[in-house]
Amino acid sequence: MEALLKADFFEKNRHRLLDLYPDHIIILSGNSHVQKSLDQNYPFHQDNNFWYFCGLDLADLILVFSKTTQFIILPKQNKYQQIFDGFLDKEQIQRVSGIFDVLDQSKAVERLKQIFSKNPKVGTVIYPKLKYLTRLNQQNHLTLISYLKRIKPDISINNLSQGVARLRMVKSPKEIKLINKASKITIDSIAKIEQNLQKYVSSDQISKDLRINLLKDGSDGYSFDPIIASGRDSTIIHFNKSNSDILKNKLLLLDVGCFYHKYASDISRTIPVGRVTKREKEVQAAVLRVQAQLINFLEPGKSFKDIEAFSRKLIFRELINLKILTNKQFSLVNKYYPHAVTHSLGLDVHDFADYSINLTPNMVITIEPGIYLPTEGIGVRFEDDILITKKGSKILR
Ligand SMILES: [Mn+2]
Repeated sequence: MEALLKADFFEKNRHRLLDLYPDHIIILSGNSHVQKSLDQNYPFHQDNNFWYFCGLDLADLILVFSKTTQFIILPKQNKYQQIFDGFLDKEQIQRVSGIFDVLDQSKAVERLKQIFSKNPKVGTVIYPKLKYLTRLNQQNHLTLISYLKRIKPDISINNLSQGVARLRMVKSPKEIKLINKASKITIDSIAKIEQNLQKYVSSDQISKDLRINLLKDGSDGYSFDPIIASGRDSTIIHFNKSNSDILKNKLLLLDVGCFYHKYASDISRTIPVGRVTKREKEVQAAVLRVQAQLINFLEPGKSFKDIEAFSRKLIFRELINLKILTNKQFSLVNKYYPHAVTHSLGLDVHDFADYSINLTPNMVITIEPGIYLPTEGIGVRFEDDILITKKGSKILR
């Protein structure tokens, strides 16, 4: 498949990062393969922060760039890798990344020694340790740091996560087109399911058909395991039990996304299967009202905190209307609405982001309010992907 983002995009990203850190040697490592079984790896997935600055989807590469130099370091390949995986294609690496210096290990070590003797100030991206990720697959920066320390023990290494996050939050026109396409494909795919809702009895049937629709429309498939939750199941925020029942005359919650040329969408719909009660319709309408007001509220200068606070205020009002809370029970809103209303969207579904900065034009975020009433077996969420524009916002669809 021909890549839609070319060397000029990655080059521009390198320049944007160097504008933030002009005195740094920026060194990023790509992901490695992860073994799945005796003689198989998991499908390779590049580190998105690495990819954003060079566009290369190969394992074990290192990217080095500063105001005065840029090069790619190739991994050592043993003869079995050369036979089974093929030689690394230098010409392709140059064409994709726009970087012409492609060095093997020994040359790279010499080059880094020279560079560090003049300027030992290195910047890289170091991920926070997350308690809920049990198996650490993102340890490449640790390997990179020990590699660099072997070359120069007293090197200083700064974490450039914040700057990288701020760059990735603001999308280029081409990135916006890709996310828009991913969103459109997802919305269409859900709409096709909706046209034949009565035929489904299990979530697996819906999941398979959604996947077929997404692939037929040119996406690369799911950007996360979809949430397909019927009736009471929809009150569980990240419901993911496979082969669950699709109940007649209940609401069905679908939270689905796909990748289009590496860029993600994230869409939620709550739809009636057959006839639902007046109460279910009221909750559905309440969440839709909140979502519309939130999307109207978005404009450059607003903070993510502002959006969260406004969403809680709006949901509180609806919970009062629904006679679930009284007007003195604001502190109980989170019981019926326990998740955040927004996140940045891009290469990652929950994109690499710095939520302390305010909205600016060309950010893409999701707006996903919900109301969950476990005792009544009603869960409703609506989510759309939103572009921040100069004057306000635009739904990507
Ligand atoms: Mn989401």
